[in-house]
Amino acid sequence: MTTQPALTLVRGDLTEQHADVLVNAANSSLLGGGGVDGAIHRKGGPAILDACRDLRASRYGKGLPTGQAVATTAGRLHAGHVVHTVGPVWSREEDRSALLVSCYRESLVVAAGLGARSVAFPAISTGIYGWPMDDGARLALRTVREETRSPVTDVRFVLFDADAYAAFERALAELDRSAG
Ligand code: AR6
Repeated sequence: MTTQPALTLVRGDLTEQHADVLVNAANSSLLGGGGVDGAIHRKGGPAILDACRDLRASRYGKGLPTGQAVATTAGRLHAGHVVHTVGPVWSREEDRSALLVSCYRESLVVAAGLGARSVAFPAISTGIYGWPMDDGARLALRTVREETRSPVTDVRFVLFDADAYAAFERALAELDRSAG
């Protein structure tokens, strides 16, 4: 028997969520930035940056490669951990979908390794990194649906604005239709 994590769409700010894991749309420096990343460091406090600096001084001297994921403390956020992942920058010339799929998959693997049951994701790469929202939503939802053996039971996508929420709603309806 296979089980699928329950998928929920939420409109709002990721940093307000209560979950075992909050996923950060980071960059490979792990040292902060704008968007979700900026909000996570602002609200989570300096403990997150300290942990990221430790990672840069040890396992990830050259930075976290695109498509991979790593955990730190969640500082003052309402979560057990933050899992940082680096999405691909969208490109017209090159299909980087496999890297975006890898972000979701690897984040779930890291979360499962921490014993997490609930994971909240932003729409990775769809902000500063320029990924078209409809395609980003399709890839995100399809990837999570394929994780039929993950111990994570609750996956939430936290969408910042009405357009992002609508794109995820459409993609979820499409996925449900194709699943019959
Ligand atoms: N909660 C939920 N979603 C948010 C929030 C929030 N607080 N803030 C923005 N979004 P982005 P990326 C949405 O730019 O495209 C950073 O500088 C946003 O509207 O955060 O992966 C990093 O350091 C968009 O739909 O991440 C990297 O350099 C989605 O979250 C770079 O940005 C992702 O937007 C990563 O770019």
